[in-house]
Amino acid sequence: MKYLKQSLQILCLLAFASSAFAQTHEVLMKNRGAGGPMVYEPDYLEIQPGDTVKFIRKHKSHNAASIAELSPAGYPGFMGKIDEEIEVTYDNAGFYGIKCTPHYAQGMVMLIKVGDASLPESYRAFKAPGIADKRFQEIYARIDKR
Ligand SMILES: [Cu+2]
Repeated sequence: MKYLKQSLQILCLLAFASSAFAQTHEVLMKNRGAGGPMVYEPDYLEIQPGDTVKFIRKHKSHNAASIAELSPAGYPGFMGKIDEEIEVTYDNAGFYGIKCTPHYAQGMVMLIKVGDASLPESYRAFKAPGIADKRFQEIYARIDKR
């Protein structure tokens, strides 16, 4: 009985430890920010596998959705509803592009790096619509400077 109690205590400690390490990162969906109109803030995140990104509705009429061309092979993707404060957990290393569906061409995009990964050449070659392409190139330039 004593051993059972100890085992339970250890299990509880382990459960606490793993949840303490997995973080939730908040990203604001905004009509205007430091980077101009229609932005996610921040527009670039480096997180660890198991971490969650929560998209906060700072202003109305935005969503968060994955970009198929800017996702690792085999990633099923997701699409939040308009005004939904969706939470997305990333378990696998890689780079993940995010777009606001109605404001994609207006440049409302961001990039998430999960774990240890290098930016695939196919991402650089991909032409996102409108201002989104310019914003992604700016993000890639920042990554290159690190
Ligand atoms: Cu938007």
